[in-house]
Amino acid sequence: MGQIYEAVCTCKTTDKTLQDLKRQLPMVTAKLLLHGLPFEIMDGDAANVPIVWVTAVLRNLKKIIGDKQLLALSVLGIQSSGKSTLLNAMFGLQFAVSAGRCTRGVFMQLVNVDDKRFPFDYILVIDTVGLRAPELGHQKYSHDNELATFVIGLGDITIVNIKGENTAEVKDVLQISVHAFMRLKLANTRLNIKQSCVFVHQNVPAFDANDKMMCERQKFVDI
Ligand SMILES: Nc1nc2c(ncn2[C@@H]2O[C@H](COP(=O)(O)OP(=O)(O)O)[C@@H](O)[C@H]2O)c(=O)[nH]1
Ligand SMILES: [Mg+2]
Repeated sequence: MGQIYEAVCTCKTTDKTLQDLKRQLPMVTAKLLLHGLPFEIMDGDAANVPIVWVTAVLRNLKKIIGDKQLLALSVLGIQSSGKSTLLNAMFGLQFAVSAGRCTRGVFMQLVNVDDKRFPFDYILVIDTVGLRAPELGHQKYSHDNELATFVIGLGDITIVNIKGENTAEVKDVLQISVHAFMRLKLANTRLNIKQSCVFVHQNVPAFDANDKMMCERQKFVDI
């Protein structure tokens, strides 16, 4: 649908059927998004974000929901660290889960929040392809940095998902995240950056993990 929409936009036709299609496609997709279907915002194979299409869909979404409050929550972490599983468990979603490289690209899904205790009406959950994908070979460092900048920039809050208590992994992801924050700061020098990161350790069986991690964390702070 996105490709048809962008093709119609590019060819600047006055054909009535195509113009109708151009008006309806983003509206239909916005409605599907409201019904809880995932929406691809980055193509996993070409690493392309169809800006025209995504903008049109989000404009239509805004038209439907009005000026409701929306919290964007994204996730970042190494491949197969259970990012999709975590989001599915937290929000009752159905992002694809499997061993190996499963989520390709970046997907978003909208969750309606009925609870009045929260200051927002919708949570936009953004699931991403993992960092350190072995398929990417030597390109992986630039890929990881670009992906992290994209994901941290999109989310109001980014969950950095870490499987276990491995601090080497924390160090890697921390470097990538700091790089992303620096890039964001460079990009909007006049704006205040409102994005934040939350580190989540899951699958930690050791009972003394909390104290041990505190110690390691202090080492990072000292560095
Ligand atoms: N035992 C166990 N397996 C998990 C857990 N979270 C994820 N998995 C498994 O790890 C694999 C990768 O999970 P997935 O969510 O697709 O990882 P992603 O690539 O980071 O999105 C799947 O086979 C999951 O079933 C967990 O907390 N415990
Ligand atoms: Mg996944």
